[in-house]
Amino acid sequence: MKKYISFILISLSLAVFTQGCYSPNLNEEPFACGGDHGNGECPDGYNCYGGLCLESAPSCYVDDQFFGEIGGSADKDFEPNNTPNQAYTMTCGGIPEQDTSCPNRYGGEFTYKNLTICSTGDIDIYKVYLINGETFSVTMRIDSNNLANNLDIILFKETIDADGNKTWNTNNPDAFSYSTRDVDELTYLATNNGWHFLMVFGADISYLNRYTLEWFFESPNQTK
Ligand SMILES: [Ca+2]
Ligand SMILES: [Ca+2]
Repeated sequence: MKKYISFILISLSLAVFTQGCYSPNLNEEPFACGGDHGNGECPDGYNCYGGLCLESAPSCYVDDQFFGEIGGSADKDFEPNNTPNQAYTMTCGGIPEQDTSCPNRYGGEFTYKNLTICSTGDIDIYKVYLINGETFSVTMRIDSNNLANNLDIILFKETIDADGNKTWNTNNPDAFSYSTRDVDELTYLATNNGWHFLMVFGADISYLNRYTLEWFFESPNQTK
């Protein structure tokens, strides 16, 4: 686990350093795709699969069973999302007073189905803006018939220094779930106003699986 987290951190810093653009000079793979959600961009000869620029599609992309049900708001619409800069804002996870697409932040549970970690090294990062004192609860379910390919989740926040530089403390997440069962759950009580990042990743870099996300918010004055 530690070794893999280190890999993720190296990948994140490379990707952040290059602003999500592919650089052949770095001579290391995989590279994060550029472009927008649902519109990943790669250099000639490469295509975006699971947020990574690859020369050919990973097996899960050509397996109809795996992707057969995906459509609408699903994994391919949220990719590329392999770096915090590319994180997809979850439903009702925007800055509350600016999030006009959110009818009621505290109105119940939100769900994304048909998500996947597809291609070795794919990680999925989503973001939510949390208010100090607010609680954010997440459930991530993987395919119960594929427990050998275990996925896990961590939550970490963004820090912005006086020069406007962003850093993410993935090394020491604010919340995490490393369950080996088919369900991972975490609940986090926000201690500041700011962007927080949910990362889904394989417990081993080679682990590929489909997953779903369910989440809800509780306001600072709500009690359990
Ligand atoms: Ca994915
Ligand atoms: Ca991804």
